[in-house]
Amino acid sequence: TLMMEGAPAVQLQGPTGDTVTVLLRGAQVISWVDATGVERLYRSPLSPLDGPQPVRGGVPVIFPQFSGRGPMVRHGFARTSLWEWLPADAAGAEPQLVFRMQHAAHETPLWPHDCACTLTVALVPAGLRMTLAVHNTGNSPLSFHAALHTYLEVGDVARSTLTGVLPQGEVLSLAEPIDHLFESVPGPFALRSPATALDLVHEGFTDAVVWNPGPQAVIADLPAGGYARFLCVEAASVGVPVQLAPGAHWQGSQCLFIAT
Ligand code: TA6
Repeated sequence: TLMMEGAPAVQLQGPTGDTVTVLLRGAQVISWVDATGVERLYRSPLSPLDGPQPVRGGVPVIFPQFSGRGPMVRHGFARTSLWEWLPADAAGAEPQLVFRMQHAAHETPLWPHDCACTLTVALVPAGLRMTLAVHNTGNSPLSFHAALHTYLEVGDVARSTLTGVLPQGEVLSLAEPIDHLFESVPGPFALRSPATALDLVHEGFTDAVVWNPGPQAVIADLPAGGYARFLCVEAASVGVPVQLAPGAHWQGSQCLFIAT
């Protein structure tokens, strides 16, 4: 592990020089630099990496509650928990990093369940794949929301478009603020913007959340004009919470592919 602005992190470089950086807190991807040296994720310069607040940017792991849709802390505890870095194949054709968070029922009275989560971050050809897996290690059923709250660097959100979330190939314009849960959308999605062209593919997750706060929102850890730089497109399972019987597993992944 290395220290990034006072926070423990792990870095992985792929065969073509692409690099991903992940904080142990939250197993939060905070940087993905492609093979040409371009940063593909947005991170606010006003958001400290060493806590205690969640980091504004990269890919916060949302689990087991989305936003304020339940009694827990906003977006659940995963994004501020310390995850453990597990040994994994960092050298193969798809080098990867694996992180684990074990949760015991007594730690969170508002969500009293035993479970083990892993986040696998893999550098794939011209892409980044993130896979969240959840194992119910307890002896009662549990249910959860999950999302990979991906902050994509777009340069200028008002000049960005997203296809795949609306029916009939309709293009979603991002000239206005948006905070929307698109339910049961299989994808893939195509993001086109002044700074990026990405195709987003998800598996296991059912929904997508698209968020940009626009210029009027007051967000303390975003600089003036910062809103325009990013669009959050999140692979999510929120509309219908995931139910896991004792011993059962679930997994969902989101892949960001550089489009040419
Ligand atoms: O994913 C969309 C959302 O739930 C928005 O409503 C917005 O508030 C955003 O997440 C950020 O939440 P946060 O708790 O990180 O400030």
